[in-house]
Parts: sequence; structure tokens; C-alpha cells
Amino acid sequence: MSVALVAAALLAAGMALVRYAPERPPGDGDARPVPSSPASAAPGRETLRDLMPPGVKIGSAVDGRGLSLEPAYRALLGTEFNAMTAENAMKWRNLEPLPGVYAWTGADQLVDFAHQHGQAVYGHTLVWHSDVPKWVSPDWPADQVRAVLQEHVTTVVSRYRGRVWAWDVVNEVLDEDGTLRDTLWLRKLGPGYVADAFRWAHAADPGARLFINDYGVEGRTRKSDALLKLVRDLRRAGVPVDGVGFQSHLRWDQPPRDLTGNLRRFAQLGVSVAITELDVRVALPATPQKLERQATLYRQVLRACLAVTACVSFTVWGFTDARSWIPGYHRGYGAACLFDGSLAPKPAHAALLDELRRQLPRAASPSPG
Ligand code: 9MR
Repeated sequence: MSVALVAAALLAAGMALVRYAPERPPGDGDARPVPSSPASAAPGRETLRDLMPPGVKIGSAVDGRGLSLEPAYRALLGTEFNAMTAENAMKWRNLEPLPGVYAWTGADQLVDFAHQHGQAVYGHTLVWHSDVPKWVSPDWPADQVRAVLQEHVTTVVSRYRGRVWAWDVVNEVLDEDGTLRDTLWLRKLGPGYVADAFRWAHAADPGARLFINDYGVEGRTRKSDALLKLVRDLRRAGVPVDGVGFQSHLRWDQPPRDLTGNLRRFAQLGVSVAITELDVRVALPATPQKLERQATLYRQVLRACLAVTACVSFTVWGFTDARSWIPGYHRGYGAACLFDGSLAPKPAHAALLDELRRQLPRAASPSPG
């Protein structure tokens, strides 16, 4: 299904061609105040959070289970980051294991931890082809599929209304060739499901920033061209899309092509942009040389985000190699995070700190005479 057809479907549905106006201009971050950093775990050591410019959040994905981990993990999470994304706790399969039976504990704990540490929560993810509860059946008629999807979006967003600053409303809706991915949602509901999901989420929490999130779109690729067109069409049709998330699961030896220029062309549509799931996997064994190249790539991604005013957050997909998804999914790769398996900072962490220090506004020079 091409993105042109999405636009056609939107029009066919009789939608008003009103450009959606965000409540605040892009680039200004969160409308909800995030308190400043609590005292650092290691006094005297500056953290990423300390140095991040106002208006750009620094986040990490956190698996709900990570929160019950050792104090050192919790201390780093609380001091290095001012935002967090639910790595798994808010996925539909985990939230509603049986129809109408919700398991909120993991997600609630995450939101509570964030609140106690003055951190913003990035909700992930409402509509995805993966991690759908098994009880949602492809044999159901379209009306039933639509009703459960709407119920899911509405229930989850309403529960965290005012406490989640942004949502990945739809995740990975595009295929590698830029067409809409063949999913249960597309097959049953047609391309209009994307717009509907944003409208349902907006109705449930009009203050939340609503994102479309994908991978393989960081550089100028066929897929990012298609995403650009999709976002443009959705906004022209009045759909409340506030931002575009660039997952950024990168390989140490494959930097994206023109990341900064790519972020800019999305920003020109009037949306916020965000680095949502950054990690940089290296081919094992991880040598000092590879970790230096990894550090350079982390730095480049941060630099790109900071160069684009519309970039509102920079989030890593987990901060320790001890808990990264990479070894389980990418054979022969690992060591993708900012801290090693013993929570010691790696060159990539130092590179981010260095980049942030370089970007600090220069102290006013003494007046002549
Ligand atoms: O890191 C997540 C891993 O623990 C889960 O098993 C997996 C399936 O739910 O999802 C991983 O996170 C993915 C994210 O939700 C969407 N973008 C790609 C991420 C890495 O696969």
C-alpha cells in the first residue's frame, strides 16, 4: 500500500483538509515541567543530564524489570537521564494479557520511578504489528478488530494522561521499500488505521506529544523518503502527528547518510524530531578501536540532534551492555551501550559528555578595558 493511497484513503473518509496546528511550536520540548536533576550519585561528576541543553531530553529505555535491579543501576538511571522510555512494560501484550484484564504494575512502577526522579516518560508503543496479545484474532471481522484497537489506545493513554509526555502512537508501519507494512491492522482496517490511532490518542490525552516511530529512516533512504511523504500527507489531512521518532539502531561501521540533513527535512514539515532508540552495536569481540568508532557515531548522532532545533529528545535503547537486546537478536554483535556490563562508562559516554561540554554556551568574555 503506497503512502499516496493513504492520503487518498484519508480524503475518501471525508476528512477536513485542515493543517494540524500543534499547541506549541516544535523544538520547544515538553509542555510539562521536568524538575532539574537531583544530586548526582557520584558527587562532583557531571552527568549527561547535567549538561544537556534545556529543551532537549536525554532518555534511556528501561525494561520494567530493570527497576527492581541493583541500586547502582537505579542510581545511574536517575542521575544520567531526565527521561525514560518503557522498553517493554507498555507493550499491549504485557499490558492486557487477557481480554479486559490489565497488568499495570510494571508500567506503573516505571512511571512512578520517573516521577520521583523528575524524569519525563516516553510511552512506547500503542499500535505495532508485534507484541499484540494472542487473544486478538485475525479471524475477527474488521469492526471487532477496530473496536479492540481503539479500546486499547484509549485505555492506555487515558490511564497515563498528564504523566506521559509523548507516545509512540504507531511503530514501524513502513516496510523496507517504503510501502505500508502488511499487518493485521492494514489488512483489516485499511490504511486509515494510522490516522485513526493518532486521533484516538489525541482524544484520550490532548496534552501528549504524538509520534510516529520507525527504524532504517535515520539517513536518506527510500524508506525515509516514504516516511517523509506519509507524515506530510497525514499533517495536511489534519491528523495530530506532532513528531517523528528515529529509532537509530546502528552498526559501528555504518553511519547513516546525512543524518542532520534528514532530520532537518522532517523538521521542515513542522514536526518535532527525536532520536528514540539509539544503540550502536559492534562486531564481537569489542576492541578499543571499535569502541572508539562506536563513540564517534554516538557523538555524531547527538551532534545531529543538537544541530536541529526541532530535535526534542535523545534516547538510548538501554544504557548498559548487561541488559541490551542486541546479543539476543543480532548474532555476533554486542557491546552496544554507553556503559559496560559492570556499569563502567565506555568511550561513547565520554564522547557524549565531551560533545555536550563543547556545546555549552561560552562564558561571557571580559569586557575590554
Ligand atoms: O528491546 C526490546 C526487547 O527487549 C523485546 O524483546 C523486543 C520485542 O518486544 O522489543 C525490543 O525493542 C524494540 C522496540 O520495542 C521497537 N523497536 C525495535 C526495538 C529492538 O528490537
